[in-house]
Amino acid sequence: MTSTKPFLRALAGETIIPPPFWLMRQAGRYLPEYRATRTQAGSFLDLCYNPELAVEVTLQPLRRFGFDAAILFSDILVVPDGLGQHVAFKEGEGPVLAPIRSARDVDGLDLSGLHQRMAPVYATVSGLSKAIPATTALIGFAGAPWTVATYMIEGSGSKDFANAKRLMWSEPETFARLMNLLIEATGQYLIQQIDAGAEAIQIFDTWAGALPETEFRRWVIEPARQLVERIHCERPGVPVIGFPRGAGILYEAYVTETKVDGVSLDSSVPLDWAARVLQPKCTVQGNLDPILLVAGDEALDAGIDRVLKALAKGPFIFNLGHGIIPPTPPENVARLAERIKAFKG
Ligand code: 1CP
Repeated sequence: MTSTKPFLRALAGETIIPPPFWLMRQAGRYLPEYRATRTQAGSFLDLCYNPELAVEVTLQPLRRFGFDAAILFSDILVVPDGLGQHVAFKEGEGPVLAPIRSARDVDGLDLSGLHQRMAPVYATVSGLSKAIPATTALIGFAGAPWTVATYMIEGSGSKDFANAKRLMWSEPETFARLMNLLIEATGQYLIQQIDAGAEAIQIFDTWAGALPETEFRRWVIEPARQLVERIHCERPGVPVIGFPRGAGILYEAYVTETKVDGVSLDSSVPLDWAARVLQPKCTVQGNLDPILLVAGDEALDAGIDRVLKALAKGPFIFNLGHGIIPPTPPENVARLAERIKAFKG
């Protein structure tokens, strides 16, 4: 059965003009109505676990810009929270976690409370599936095991991932145990999102590009391959988009070996190479530099046109190469939406 939703048709391999579009971090601090709801919610995690308000902030950018997909409003770090690790979001500083640095710390994590803790997230998904427009698709998501593990081990964002890499190389069994727990937890979590109404899944591996080739194959490609296989096998027909940010030429091995339905490209991926090498294998998504949405004007228009010209001839979903940043003027997002909708091929 062919979907009536352009985003899902593109993921099934159709070429659609104008292409469907949505933007990573389309809900967030660049929108005044998000900041207002955020204040009402309390902490950022309170917002993630409040289905009524999480539905509201997910819908806010759809009302303004008419995106073809809604993405569940939550965060990749609810999974560590659901495994019993202490997670907090400090105002202006980002996430802070009680770091996992030893075999004993890994022993302290527990899968058994995950779904109870994630119940409000599943409620948000099911609320959204009733609230979004009929032609809009609903994306569920999770962080990929490697990216989530970096936050769990470092205890915060990091520049060089020194603790995570040290654990990976110096205590490979402990690291593997953590990663296997995350693969299982993430698989279960995504299946539950699908059962609550998610129609497609995106796996965010934001820090994939920090790993050398051997470790990239072991801890980026292999976990994604297992997650895609599990979703395709247990919930056939639900497409998966992978985002191995910074993978460089390893994007090709990632696509071939994981069997993702779509791949999200960061802004450094050359457009002609993506059209020639990746697009014959799966739907591509991306990859406008998010700072062009801050710059605006002709630079923004030219950037949009370059991406459309290179990728809209095949299966394609327009997006950014990474998330919208807070200083982005909403008018520039409106400008982008209008320009894509006016594209005639
Ligand atoms: O105060 C606030 O409002 C917090 C800002 C914020 C928001 C709006 C955070 C904290 N997370 C989010 C929402 C979010 N995070 C979504 C919602 C859906 C949408 O896209 O609209 C999604 C998909 C994420 C995923 C996420 N969180 C990723 C992967 C994608 C990416 O952007 O790279 C990562 C790495 C995170 C961790 C995270 N959460 C928040 C911050 C500030 C960070 C980054 C910390 C760092 O720099 O390391």
